Amino acid sequence: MDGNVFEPRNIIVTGGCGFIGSNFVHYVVNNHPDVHVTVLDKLTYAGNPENIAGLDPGRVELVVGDICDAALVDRLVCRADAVVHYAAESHNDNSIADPAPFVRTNVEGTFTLIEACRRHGVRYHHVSTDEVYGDLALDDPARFTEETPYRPSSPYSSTKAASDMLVRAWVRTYGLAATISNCSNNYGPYQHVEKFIPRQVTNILDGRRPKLYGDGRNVRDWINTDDHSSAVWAILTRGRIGETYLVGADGERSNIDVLRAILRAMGRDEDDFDWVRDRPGHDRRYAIDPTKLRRELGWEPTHTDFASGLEQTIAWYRDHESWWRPAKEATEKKYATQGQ
Ligand code: NAD
Ligand code: TDX
Repeated sequence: MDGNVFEPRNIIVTGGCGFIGSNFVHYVVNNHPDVHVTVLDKLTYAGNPENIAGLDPGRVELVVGDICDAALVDRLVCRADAVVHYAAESHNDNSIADPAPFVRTNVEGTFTLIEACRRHGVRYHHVSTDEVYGDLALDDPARFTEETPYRPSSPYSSTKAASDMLVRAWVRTYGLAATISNCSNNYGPYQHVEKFIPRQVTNILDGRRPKLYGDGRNVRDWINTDDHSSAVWAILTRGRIGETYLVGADGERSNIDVLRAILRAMGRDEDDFDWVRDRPGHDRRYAIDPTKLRRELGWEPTHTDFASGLEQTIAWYRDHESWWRPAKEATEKKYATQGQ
């Protein structure tokens, strides 16, 4: 750490009505009272303004718009100190069914944002995923580090990898003041019902059977979304410009273990689920080595008890049926056409 601290006052959070972006907006509002947040969000099927409803309008403004809209992005960026870029098409299964919006939003959208940041000399933080590194074998002792070569598998992860590459090139060629974080699988409130944990929890609440892909042995490295937010804040304010930081909380678990934990926590038999068609190209295992982030920035996760984090997440979905209900039917209909 070189001791320099960046103290932004006006930040743009793209995708701030999605799962992780909205949790970050809550994190900033709760922890940094001198920061104003402009959320730029297109409100796709995955964006819900309810995620940030009730926050002080003096602290959080919602601008509904597309990150590919260069004129709009320029108007917003010219009066901001920093852009924290979460907006994306984020779901692997959707990217397999229809990759076009992934290329547009994830690649062209990132290009539009970094061009505006370059023009106006604005600090940029790029939120990315561990999926850019491809996958690891179940018996491989290795974890991903900042030096792992890029080897994305899906249309989603390849567009995220492309966006990371744009940012790296803009840093080197134009001196863009950027950082990148690549995080593992997040869980917590406001996650769309298409994703693994919310889908299984809401299936059970809705009287449907949970659905497990393939042999269920795929491993994901789970982190509470609040810990992801604190990591992004640490990197934005204290990270070294031009650097990449991996974010993870030592949370490796197989899908079948997570599903059985959900079933037990919800009072069901742990075999009360359906095996369904595997995802094409399904990554086997993700695992993050977060040593750089911990050593350089002193970041530590605080929500390290996965069982209690899962129980809180289940309770949130139990208590917020009106939030997830509108998306449930269409999501399951889409999965049914895919045999999943
Ligand atoms: P999400 O799908 O829940 O939310 C995405 C948000 O972006 C939505 O509010 C949507 O309306 C908005 N959006 C989409 N296209 C847009 C466009 N063209 N212009 C403006 N807004 C647009 O996604 P998430 O799971 O919250 O992921 C957020 C970011 O974090 C993504 O960049 C993703 O790659 C990254 N990430 C996610 C995870 C995870 O576990 N979900 C892990 C690591 C990194
Ligand atoms: O019904 C399901 N059954 C199932 O077995 C669903 C929806 C998923 N799965 C499996 C597939 C994965 O192995 O569960 C695991 C997690 O699936 P997702 O929630 O779709 O997440 P994943 O594909 O791992 O990607 C997530 O983490 C990295 C996010 O969606 C990405 O945006 C992020 O980059």
